[in-house]
This record gives sequence, structure tokens and C-alpha cells, in this order.
Amino acid sequence: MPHSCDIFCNVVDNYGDIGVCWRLARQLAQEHGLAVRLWVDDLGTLARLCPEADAARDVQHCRGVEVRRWQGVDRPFTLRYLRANGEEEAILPAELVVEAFACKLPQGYIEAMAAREPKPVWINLEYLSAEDWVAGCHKLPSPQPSLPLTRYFFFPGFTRQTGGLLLERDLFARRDAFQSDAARQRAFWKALGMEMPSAETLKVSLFGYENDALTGLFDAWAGGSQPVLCLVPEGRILPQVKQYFEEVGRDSSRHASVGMNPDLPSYSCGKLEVRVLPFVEQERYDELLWACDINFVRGEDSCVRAQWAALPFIWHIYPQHDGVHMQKLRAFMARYCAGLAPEAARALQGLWDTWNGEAAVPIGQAWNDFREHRSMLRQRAQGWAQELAENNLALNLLDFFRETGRMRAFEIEGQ
Ligand code: TRH
Repeated sequence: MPHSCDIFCNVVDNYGDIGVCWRLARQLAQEHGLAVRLWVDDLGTLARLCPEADAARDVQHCRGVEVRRWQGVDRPFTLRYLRANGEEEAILPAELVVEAFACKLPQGYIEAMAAREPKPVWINLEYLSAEDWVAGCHKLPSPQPSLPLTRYFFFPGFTRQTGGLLLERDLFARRDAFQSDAARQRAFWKALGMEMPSAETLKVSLFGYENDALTGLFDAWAGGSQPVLCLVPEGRILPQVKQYFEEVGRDSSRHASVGMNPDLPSYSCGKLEVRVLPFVEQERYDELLWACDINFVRGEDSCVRAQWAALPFIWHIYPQHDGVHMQKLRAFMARYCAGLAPEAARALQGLWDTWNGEAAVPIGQAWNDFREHRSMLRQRAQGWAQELAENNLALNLLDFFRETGRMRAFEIEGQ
């Protein structure tokens, strides 16, 4: 077992990069007892996920993790730190080093890794993908040309040939306890300033990027037969939500209303009620997913959390300019839908494609098809979560550390 781990995170945009790093850091520290240092170049974004983090501090401890400001990829990296009491502290690279999403470690740090014995196990943790090629690249070594160091690719994924997914030891037990406890659920809704919704109401969480399909989806919900309560965490989709209700409000044939609380805007029209929620700390986001019937998620980490919630979900994949995201989406759908009856698979694919801008059918129709197959989709979601739970990324990472340690001992013996 390694005793220490350095994780380097360059926040490119949104919350996904730090979301994954923060989750991994907490898990290695809290469940496996490692001394974890998380180096992050945007403490403000970390503070959204962990409000006790102070964006003004260079070094701090949060939830068992030492959080350090990283001046950034292109800025000089000092191996000497000045403590608050004026003493100098030397930075020694950790035994396990995670370079998240190929963020490029500082040269000075790489040289210090090369000088250390035994050499650290250096991992490049990659983005999640369900594509087949991932299995062939997982754990591939990339020897450094000018230094006695090897960097290894580590791919999260959905099969045993990949690094698996981040999953906390007690997550399923906490989820099941929440879902079977009406009092805890009531407390959850009360904390949002709401009564527990009626059994008849469909509860949906909506976390996504800007999306042209939103108007059609809201129209379908507003004009449908079942009440829909849609919870929207603050974020990029919010301007469109507001715009929708402004436009509906100008249409005298429709009755829209706007809530009075400026901190927590709410809107309604027909059968649809929308509540905007404050962005919550990362540990609490799971409760929102567990409390809803259907979850719209995005990016990478929230999508994995929706899978652990074991409920039907719709994934807005992170759009890439070259369009490769659609290949990733299709690869995931192929795996997920393999366990579904053809008509339910078609319903899921129809809504996911439409939500991701590849409209095969109008979104209202895609939504109705999806909703009609809800119980089959729910069963699939439960089976899928169970299937994937055996392949735990943090455990796999620690196994890999041991494997590389054995390989090195063998090499040294043979010399
Ligand atoms: O924020 P995202 O879109 O992040 C990303 C990044 O853009 C990244 O660069 C990209 O490559 C990647 O997607 C694929 O979506 P994601 O990954 O779901 O991260 C959101 C995080 O925010 C996740 O850890 C859950 C957390 N979260 C909260 O902590 N509280 C909240 O209220 C909500 C809604 C989310």
C-alpha cells in the first residue's frame, strides 16, 4: 500500500475535473488512510464542491485531504514551501502520483520524482469512456525518454479490462437507507423549503449544459397529464429556464406564474413546476439524485453518480468541437442498452439522442416513449449499478500500485 498520494488537477472548465479529483482524494484519504495532497489551480471551483475550502489559502486541510494551491501548469513550481511560522518545508513527491487528465506535471516535480527512491508510481488518470479501445490502452506504460521514470495510463471504464468507476464503500447502503426512510426524505424536501411532493408527482432533477431541446421538453411537461416537479441546480442551463417562463408569461393563452423568493426562483405552467436549487456540496448532490424519479445529468462525474443512484437517467454528454462526443455517447448506450428489451432501448436512445442535439423525433414524443418504459428502465438501472459496483477505481489504483511495485522488485532482482 502506498502511504502517500499527490493528485494534480488543472481545472479546465466547469466542475468535472475537480469533481473527479476531489472525490478520489477523499476516498484515498478517508477509506484507505493515505496522506493525500490535492494540488489544484482553481481553489474557487473546489470551494463550490467543498464550501469549507478557502480559496485564499495556499495550504489547508479539508475532509482529511491536504489541499494545496498549484500556481498552474506554466508557472514555476517550488519544491520549498514557507510555512506560516516562517520555517521552510521541502516537498518530497508522494509514492503514488496522479496526474489528472494529462494536466502536465511541473518539470521541477518530475525531476524530484526521478531523484526519489523507490520511484513513485506515476499515473495519468484519463477521462471516462465506454469505447472499446479503452481496454487496450488501460495500464499502458509510457517510459520517459530522458528520465528513469514511467508514466502509466489509467482509464476509468465500464468493463473489467478498465480501471472501473469511483464508488465509495458505503454509498449503496446510504442510498438505500435514504430511499427507504420517509422521514429522511421529508427532511430533504423541507431543507429545500418544500413539502414532500405527492406520490403522483414525477420528480426530475435537471443538471445540464445549454440545450435547444429544453423548450420542447418543458412544453411536454407543462401540457402533460402528470404533475412534474423539476429541480434545477444553479448553473449553465438556468438562463434558458428563465427565458422559457418569460416567453410563456407573455403568451396570454398560457398561465405561467413566478415564485416570489428571489433566492430560490420557482416557476410554474400547466402541470410543470420548476424550482431552482442552490449548488450544493458534492456529498449532498447524491441525495438530490436519490430523491428524484428521473435525473438529467451531464459531463462525467454527475453521470456516474446517476448510475449509482440506480434510477433512469438522461445524459447530456460534454460536447466537443470535433463531434467525437457522439461516438462516446453511442458506445455507452450500446453497453447500457444491451440489457434492455428492444423497445425500451429504442425509447432510451431516442430521448438521449434528442437531448444531445441529434433529434430523431420531437422531444415531446421522445419523452413520452421514455416515460412509458420507466419501469423497465428502472430495473435496468438497478442491474447496471450492481454489475458495475464490483469494479472500483480506487481499489484498482491501489492494486496497480502493488503490481508495479512487484514488477520493479522483479526487475531489480534480475539486474
Ligand atoms: O461540470 P461538468 O460539466 O464537468 C466536466 C468538465 O467540463 C470537464 O472539463 C469535462 O471534461 C467533463 O465534464 C467531461 O460535469 P460533471 O463531470 O458531472 O461534474 C459536476 C460535478 O459537480 C460533480 O462532481 C457533481 C458536482 N455537483 C455538486 O457538487 N453540487 C451540485 O449541486 C451539482 C449540481 C453538482
